[in-house]
Amino acid sequence: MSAPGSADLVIVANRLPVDRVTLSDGTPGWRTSPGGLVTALLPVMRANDGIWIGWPGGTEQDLEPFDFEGLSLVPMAMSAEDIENFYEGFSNGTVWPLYHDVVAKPQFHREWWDSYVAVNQRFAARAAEMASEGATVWVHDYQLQLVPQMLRNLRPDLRIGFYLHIPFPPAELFQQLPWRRELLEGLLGADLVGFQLNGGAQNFVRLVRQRVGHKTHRDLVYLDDGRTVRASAFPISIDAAGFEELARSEAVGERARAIREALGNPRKIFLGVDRLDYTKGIYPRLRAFSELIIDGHLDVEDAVFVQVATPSRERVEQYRILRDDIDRLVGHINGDLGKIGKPAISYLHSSYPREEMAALYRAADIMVVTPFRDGMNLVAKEYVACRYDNDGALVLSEFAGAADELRQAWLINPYDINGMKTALLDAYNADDRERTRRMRPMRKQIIQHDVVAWADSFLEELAAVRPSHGKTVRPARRS
Ligand code: GDG
Repeated sequence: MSAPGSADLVIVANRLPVDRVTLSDGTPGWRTSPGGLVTALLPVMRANDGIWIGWPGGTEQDLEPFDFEGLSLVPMAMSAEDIENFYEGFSNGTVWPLYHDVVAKPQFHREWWDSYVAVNQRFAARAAEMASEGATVWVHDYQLQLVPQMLRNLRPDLRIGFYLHIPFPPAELFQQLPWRRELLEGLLGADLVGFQLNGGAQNFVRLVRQRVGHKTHRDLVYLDDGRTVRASAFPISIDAAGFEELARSEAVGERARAIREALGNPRKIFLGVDRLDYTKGIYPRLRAFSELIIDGHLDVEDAVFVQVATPSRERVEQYRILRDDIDRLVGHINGDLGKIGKPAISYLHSSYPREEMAALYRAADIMVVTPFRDGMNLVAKEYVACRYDNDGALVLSEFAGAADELRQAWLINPYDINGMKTALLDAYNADDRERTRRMRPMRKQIIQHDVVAWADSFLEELAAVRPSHGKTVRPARRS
């Protein structure tokens, strides 16, 4: 057992919610990264004097804990080897593709696994050092699945929650993992294991029963030492009010008009916004759009597709291949179908500030979200939050977690190009009444279930699963 530290709430995630930047005077500084998780956890961290443990990116060593914009941050160092084996290797070359329905082939390497164990152990040791007696520790995502059990071994007094942001696969796929039992046991160190959807929670409970041999009943797992672990769904959301406010602002409205103007004021703008990832289904969506032009249903004089692809995991081979494939496809489509000043696809391999994203959402008539598999997909929710005019059309893959809540979207199967073409065209041709009829209930859903409600409900459930232990975390807002 390690000696307790002083933090009552500890967030453990692969990344810190800040990025390294070079300040105007040339010295290194920090900037908060624009993720939804920071927005979600900021209020609850403030209400509880929480700390956040994570990797700041890069290979800088000997970083000391520091405060930044009211956040207490504890940086974890990574060596070039850790990045290669733990991060790019086991996390993004093994777990990511395996958990996303093997959309790409997962690779199994023993040295990647060894590194995953070692890095998880370091995160667990750091959390054990920082957490106060009976504190709440919330561990995030697929890079840190062994941390709950490692942490419990070091500090049995803690209340431990784990949340998986990506899908949890069915037994038939999970079974491929040479280290399947170790991962399940790692997760079972938590008191509460949260998933995006019920399906993920059920897959997990079934595997625990079959592979580890524990007794289970509905969403509960009974361990031999008398402890109970709950596995349930907590669909993540966004800062809906924040996005709406941004979208309503004068500056964003102005920028949205400027974007339309720059695109030649087409009748309709289609938009895709994704990390450049093979799970996101960018390729079939662009093909479907281009075929609609070839078939004569759409004309480049009337319609343009804006695709923002944020650079991601560029050192992993499958991501490099994907980037080349998309570059080639966009080149072909524009070469074959574009006219002077009228490309069919406006392709942007770049990342943008939040304001620009909100302006794009406002400018877009049809938002196209077509992942082969996605834990949730926040982009779909952000688009809905920005459409305070109750206008705009959402075309959404039924394989995104968000499809469970956004039932009124034009739902598609990304493997079915013809079906996708029909949906794109329906959304293109839908009249005002039809668009409003669909958008209104989706907006209601997102506004009522925002990210603060998500964080509060997870933490409340965690306190309920382990009631007799330690202090209770104060919610950021009662829902
Ligand atoms: C994982 C799961 C789950 C993107 N480009 C820019 C930018 N973004 C922002 C979006 C959105 C976020 O990044 C992406 O979130 P997604 O949910 O769409 O996808 P993943 O990155 O794969 O996230 C996913 C999520 O975790 C949360 O649990 O929903 O299923 O895969 O917020 O707006 N933001 C800015 N500039 C960009 O260029 N500012």
